[in-house]
Amino acid sequence: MSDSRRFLLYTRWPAELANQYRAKGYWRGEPLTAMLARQCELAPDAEAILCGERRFSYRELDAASSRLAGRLARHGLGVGDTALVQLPNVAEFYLVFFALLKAGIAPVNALFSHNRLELVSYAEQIKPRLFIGSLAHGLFASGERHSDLLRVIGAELVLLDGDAGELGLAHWLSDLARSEALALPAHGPTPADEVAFFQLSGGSTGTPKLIPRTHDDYLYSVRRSNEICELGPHTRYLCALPAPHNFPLSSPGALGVFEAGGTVVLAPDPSPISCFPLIARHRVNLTSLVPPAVSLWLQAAEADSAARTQLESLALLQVGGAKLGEAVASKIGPLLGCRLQQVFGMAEGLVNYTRLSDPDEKIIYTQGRPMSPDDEVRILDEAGNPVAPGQPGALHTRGPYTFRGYYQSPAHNARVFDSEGFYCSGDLVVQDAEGYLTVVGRQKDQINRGGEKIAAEEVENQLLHHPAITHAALVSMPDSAMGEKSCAFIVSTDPALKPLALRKFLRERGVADFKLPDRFEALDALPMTAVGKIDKQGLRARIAHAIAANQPLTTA
Ligand code: OOB
Repeated sequence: MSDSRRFLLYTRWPAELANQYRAKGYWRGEPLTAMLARQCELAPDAEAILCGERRFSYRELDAASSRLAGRLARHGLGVGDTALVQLPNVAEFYLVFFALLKAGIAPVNALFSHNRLELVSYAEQIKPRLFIGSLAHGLFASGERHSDLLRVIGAELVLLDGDAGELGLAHWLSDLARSEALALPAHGPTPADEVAFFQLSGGSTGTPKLIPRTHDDYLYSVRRSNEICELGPHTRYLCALPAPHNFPLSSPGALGVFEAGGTVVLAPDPSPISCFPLIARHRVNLTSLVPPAVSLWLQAAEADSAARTQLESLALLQVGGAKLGEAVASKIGPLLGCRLQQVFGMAEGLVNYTRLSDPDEKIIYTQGRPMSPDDEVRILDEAGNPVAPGQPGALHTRGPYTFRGYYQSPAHNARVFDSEGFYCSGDLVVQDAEGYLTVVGRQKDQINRGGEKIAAEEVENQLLHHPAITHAALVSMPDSAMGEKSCAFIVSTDPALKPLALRKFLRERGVADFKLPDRFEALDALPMTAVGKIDKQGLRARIAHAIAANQPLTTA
């Protein structure tokens, strides 16, 4: 670890608020890794992670992460350094996460569905000294350590999971290798009000933005989530959504489970075929899903009563990431035999939960209420004035775990924060008399494809690289399975341009699969509003109408 501690620059909470959050016991000056130390004292042999046929006790999770931290420190990495990590849902994700925190290295945990463009953008922003990836990803399957991509990422140390050699991740985690675990300071190498890691923003701009999260704020959000969701050593949580996502990581997610001394069971994906047998085998009692996965679970349970019996142990299903329709919500109890909890959260901070003791009407029709008494929520009209109760408006929020600025993005921060530090999430919500929020729409230029967020501008910019495309607009279109899918309206000089070729073009440019437009429509010109902006509302209406009428669009 370097002697001169170079903490990462981020936008801090004003001292007055920070002092309040400390005085109220929200921020305790504890690192995120304290949860491991505590469990190692309380119940070191309890199962922390089940991954395929592998089991990791708390003692093993702690020891392996300390070994990796130690080796990284001996390699000269430490406080102020950053890492780019891309791993699927495997135990190594958590081993690496804790190792980096122990060493004081702040990671960006890319989603496994991310492709070259996201990795390059994250690397440009944080300049990582370390990259940890997986041979299971198409980008690194060849194991080639001198690929163009790795050169662009620019990390001096590259560890790959699945590689059996000296630079394989397994070697660095193993106790067979030469070095000893680092003797780590109990309170972590970084003070708890410094950046622990970066969360990923769903984004609405051309480049994916990074969200600095501190130990203090993140740990508070985890502890408070645990209180609301009543986690304990009995909790057996199935992580079926992408492990780095804020929902399965911290709401209360895997970190909540580790904090409570429970067990995390890893699933490769949220499909019934992957999840139901794991739930039955490991007596899972809690999991979290996005709405499209819920629909698949309902179908599977309805079609086959044996499938339903596999879910016997499941007590609570959390659903969030995108709007859950009331019709689907009301089937969860009867068909899956568990309670529902709606979760409306964001990687930027604010998380709303319906409470376990809430009446059905709240659980089915609302997205819950803020978890902290100190979450400040304002619902504002277009002029920035509070709306009348029960009226829709834009959600603005600040609080003890809501960030104060995207990493190194002053221009964007000036747009999405007001002068009092409230963050405008871009969601349109209605708040009822008890403070419960219902999401009714969105202001931000983003498509929510079943919980996966697509920034329209990012895909439009990529489409404009095509030599035949002169204008492009990406909008959402309704979809019964995903809630929303994406439709690209394009103006092109080549009437023979086909969707297949366009998707191939985007994929080759490094666009992630989930961001590839589901539908393309060619127009002679994009419609404009009176102020000269692309009329996306008009485009959304056109495509929704064509879908409802089951007709191709007249593209003249
Ligand atoms: C979660 O986090 P992100 O950062 O992927 O996405 C946040 C956005 C919200 O601003 C909202 O637009 C949408 O996703 N969203 C929902 C929702 N939950 C999230 N829209 C309607 N209903 C819901 N229940 O998605 C996230 C983070 C932590 C916990 C849960 C979800």
